[in-house]
Amino acid sequence: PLRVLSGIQPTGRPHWGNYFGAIRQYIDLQEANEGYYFIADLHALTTVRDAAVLRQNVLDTAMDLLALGLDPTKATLFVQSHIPEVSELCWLLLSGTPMGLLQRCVAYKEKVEKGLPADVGLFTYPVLQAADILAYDSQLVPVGADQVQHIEVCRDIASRFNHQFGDTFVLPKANVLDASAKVPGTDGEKMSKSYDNTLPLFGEVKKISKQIMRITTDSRPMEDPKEPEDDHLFQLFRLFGNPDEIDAMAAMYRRGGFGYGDVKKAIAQSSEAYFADAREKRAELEQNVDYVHQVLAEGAEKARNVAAKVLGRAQSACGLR
Ligand code: AQP
Repeated sequence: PLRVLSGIQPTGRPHWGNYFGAIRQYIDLQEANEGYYFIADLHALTTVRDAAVLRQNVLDTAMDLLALGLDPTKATLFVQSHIPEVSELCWLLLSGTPMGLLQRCVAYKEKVEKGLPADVGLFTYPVLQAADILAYDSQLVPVGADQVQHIEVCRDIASRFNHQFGDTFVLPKANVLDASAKVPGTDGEKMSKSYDNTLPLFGEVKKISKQIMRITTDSRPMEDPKEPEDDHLFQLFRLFGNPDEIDAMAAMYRRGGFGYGDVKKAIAQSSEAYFADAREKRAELEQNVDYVHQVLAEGAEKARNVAAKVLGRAQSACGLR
């Protein structure tokens, strides 16, 4: 079994990209491995600037993960800020991280280019992420494609430290699912909370269906045959269909003469069915918030034990003890 770790930001409602890129991997990998999954509230501080909202988002994200199948008897679920060792480790890593390494990070550059406000926290985000990963001796980090560069940055930071101070950190590997590494949003760009193009996992089914019907499509005539792989609507359909349905839809694309509306209806139906159980489970969890808090408290205790040991190792290595 491998030590698997990943985090999700409590910055709003989780979307299909989060699920198919990352969360589904958490659930699959928890079976045969040692999973550590956390709610990245420290990272969320760069965008959520309202205490009550952040607090609610953390609880919501915990319920989302549990409803989707994360099992606290198999994996450890906790909140990032409950492990102060991570912030301390982050400082050890910041000292020794070249500015250029972070300046090259595409996620940061893209946000700045799109005019989103950037603060120092957003710039140093990959270093805090490195601390999260390294604090648990993580070997495997299941993520979407947008995070692969950050895992490389983490490896770079860890190698530098190991090189300077002796073997201290385990070097992690990213785990990306090819078919859903970059789930498109309603505008065809990467589905992302900050781009307002998301399709949520939970929420009113009718509202989600409306959002699906509004997904942008190209303006080519419907009769024209189309290459399915190039079409973001097909990419969304493929997330839910079984292999036969996917083949049939691909054949329909290649034949031409169908309406995008039909594909959208199919997506609405299959996504509703796909998340029906999770929706039900989430409604139950809402009635049992004490249980959710208890899971997070137990998770934090377990995670903290691991992180304290790794922090101690790093402190000794660099002369702080
Ligand atoms: N569109 C996507 N396709 C595949 N994977 C995705 N992920 C996010 N979007 C897609 C993966 O979801 C995990 C958790 O994401 P996060 O909420 O921690 O951060 P994120 O990547 O920043 O998600 P967003 O929606 O894109 O939020 P903003 O816009 O605020 O940054 C990660 O493993 C991520 O790869």
